[in-house]
This record gives sequence, structure tokens and C-alpha cells, in this order.
Amino acid sequence: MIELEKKKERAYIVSCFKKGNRRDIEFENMNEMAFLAETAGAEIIDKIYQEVEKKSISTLIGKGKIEEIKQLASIDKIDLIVFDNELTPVQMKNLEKGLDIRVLDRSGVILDIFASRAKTKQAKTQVELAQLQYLLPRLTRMWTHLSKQFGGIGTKGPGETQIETDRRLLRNRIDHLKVVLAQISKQNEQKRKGQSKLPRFGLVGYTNAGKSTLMKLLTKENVYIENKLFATLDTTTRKFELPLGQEALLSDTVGFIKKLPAHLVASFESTLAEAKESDFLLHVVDVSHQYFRDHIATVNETLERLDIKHENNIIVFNKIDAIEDNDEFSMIKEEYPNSIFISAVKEININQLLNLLQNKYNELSKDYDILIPYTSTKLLNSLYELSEVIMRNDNDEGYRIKVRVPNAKIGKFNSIFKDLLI
Ligand SMILES: Nc1nc2c(ncn2[C@@H]2O[C@H](COP(=O)(O)OP(=O)(O)OP(=O)(O)O)[C@@H](O)[C@H]2O)c(=O)[nH]1
Ligand SMILES: [Mg+2]
Repeated sequence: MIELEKKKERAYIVSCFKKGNRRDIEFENMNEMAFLAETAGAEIIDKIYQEVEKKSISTLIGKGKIEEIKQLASIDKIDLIVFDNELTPVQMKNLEKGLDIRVLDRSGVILDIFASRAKTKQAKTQVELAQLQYLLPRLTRMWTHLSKQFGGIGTKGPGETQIETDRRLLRNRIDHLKVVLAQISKQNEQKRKGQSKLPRFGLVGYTNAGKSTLMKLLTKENVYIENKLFATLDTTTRKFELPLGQEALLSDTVGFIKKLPAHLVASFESTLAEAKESDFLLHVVDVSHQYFRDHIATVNETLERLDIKHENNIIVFNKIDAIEDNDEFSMIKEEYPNSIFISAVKEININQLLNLLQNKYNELSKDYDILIPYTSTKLLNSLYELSEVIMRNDNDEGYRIKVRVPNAKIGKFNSIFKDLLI
């Protein structure tokens, strides 16, 4: 019911913010909301905002504004009003009643886009879970809708008992989906454990920053790229080659956005597990975007919410081909001296990026536990050659050793010690 139709719906974007807030930022948020709504299939006819001292608990915007929007909307033949605010179930219900038009909020639109993009079982389950959690407190409103739609005698809407029953059904479904997701993430974890011990680089960043474009360029794999928000939902991991010839893994992940619904973040946690387990994260930023600094902050906040460390990330500023102002560009370079500036589309500075990855690769190392039987003592020499011994414990079976192997030596290390790992 919160899905948009296939045909383009004519929509207004409405935003309500406190007097004294920075208007340019609020307008940018509205632009982003419009881009989201367009991605979901709407045609944006106008953007309307109201600055208030205090947002109304029951209707968000004032009564007069509701009346004004209602009149404009009837002239413009508007099908849908999208609020760039998080609406409470009560506000949504009252706004729909007052405006007499369907109302969606930011979360509703994002969920809708995710629902239409989800392809794998994991993504579909994650989206359904987030949708149901969003729907649960709004159930009464949905029922009011239905009874209106099929209006007439005997369809005055279900009584409280019916709604309670439906709530219970929804809760059951939610519990079931959680179990399914836990199973999938366990399977994935198993799969990753069995995967190669190659070092893994993860791409994270704001939606539309160019993560998948970079992924495609480095791995030569065909990945989905689009100038729309949330082109990528599932994490994909592919091999790529470093300048000195070693192989490493690169993971492309779902992009982030401001005010991402909490349920969605929570349910995508397992998709992002791969990013979490990366040895090194590249934070891709669209530097040609006027508000890229806000994007960086949002991505870092989201990573924190997901308990993913970001202090050591390298920022990769992408789309330098699209920067028009050279002075501005010089300033940004000074502001972020440890970053790298590339264009994934025009293939500028890609070697520089690869060299950086090579250096990181050389720095990276992994810990292993190994048991060398006393009959194979001669292996100790190679072990010391290839790794750093962190702990050694001699017991009945042999030498139990914890070692740190630099990734550059993992290949050789594995070829000798693979069968002795514990
Ligand atoms: N001008 C320019 N455009 C780029 C560059 N890299 C990517 N783009 C464009 O930016 C848009 C988004 O690219 P994607 O690679 O899909 O971005 P993403 O970060 O994977 O986006 P999501 O999957 O939605 O999070 C596409 O239209 C790309 O062609 C670049 O270096 N320069
Ligand atoms: Mg992508």
C-alpha cells in the first residue's frame, strides 16, 4: 500500500522546518527528497516549505498551510504529497484527512525504492522486514484507507479486534523474517570463512557517489550503475589485481543517505557485514556535489550506528572531472591532505589509487593459529620467515603458535601451512 504506482504520479514535496535553521541546507534536503521521489517514479510539480516556531504534534504544518496546499494541489491535479519530514502515524493520518491526498514521508519513499530494487533473497527479506516494522504502528491508517476505497454499507472499517488480529499477524511475520535473516547471515558468514584469505577492501559512501563505477573499473566486472539513488542494494565482492600483481578483494555496498530509516539500517546490517569485515575501507565521495561535506558526515554517522570503524578510512574524492571551479578544488585538496582525488568515469588518477591500495595491502597482515607437530620441526624456519610469532605454546601434540602474516606473504604461507591451521 505504500508502494508507488507504475505511472508517474504528480507530486509535491513539502518540508517543515524550524525558523532559524539554515535555509540552504533545508533546501538541499528538499532537493534530495525530490530526487528520491523521482527515483521512486514520481513527477515533482512543486516544492513547498513552511518555517515554523514549533512543529505541530498533530499535523506537523499549520492548519492554514494545509488549506493552502490542498487548494494548490487541486489546481495542479496532484496525486501524492511527499513530506521531507519523518511523520508520526498520527500526523500522517491527520495530514491525509486534511489534504485529502495520499501522503508519504521520507522513510516511506526510501522503503519503496528499496522494495523495487531488492533482487536477492537477503535484500528482499531485509526490505520486507523494514517495511512491516514501518507499517505496524500505521495499521489503523491503512485500514481507514481500505474502508474508504471500498466504501459503502457494511464497510465501515474493521473494529479494534480486527486490527489487533492483523497486528498479531504482522508481528508473527516480523519474527519469522528475523529468523530467516539470521539464517542467511549465518550462511554468508560460513561462506566468507571458506573464502580466500585475500585482503579485502570495502567501498562505502553516500548514494550516487560512484562506488559501483569504481568497482567496475577496478575489477572489470559488469555492475549496475545508474544516476539514481540506491542503484546498489546487495554487497558484491570481486577480485582485482594490484600493481605488483597480487590479488585482493573489493566489496561494493549499499549507499547511505541522510535520515535513513532506522529499521532499514538495522535490517541491512548483515548486508554490510562484508564491509565490516573489510581490512580497509575506501570512503567514496562525490566531490562535485556542493554539500559533499554533509555527505561525509552522514556516512560517518551511519558507519558509527553500524559499529563500523571509520577513523582510518581513506577518503576517495570522485568525479573531479565535474568540478568547475579550480580555486575551490585547490582549497578542497588543502583541506583533505591525506585523500586521493580521482575520476572513475574519466579514469583520472586511478594509478595513484591503485598504488595506495598496494601500500595498504603491504601494510596489512592477518593472525593465524597453527599447530606444528614435533615431527615437522623443520617447518619452524619457514614459519619465522613468513610471519611474526605472537605467541608460542608447546604442548603434547606439538607447537601451538599464533602468528601474524603480512598479506603479501599469505599466499606462500598458505601453500605451506594450510593443513596445519587450527
Ligand atoms: N562526472 C562523473 N560522473 C561519475 C563518476 N563516477 C560515477 N559517476 C556517475 O555517478 C552516477 C552514480 O554512479 P554509481 O557508480 O551508480 O554510484 P554508487 O555510489 O554506486 O550509487 P548507489 O549504488 O546508488 O549507492 C552515475 O551516473 C555515474 O555515471 C565520475 O568520475 N565523474
Ligand atoms: Mg552502486
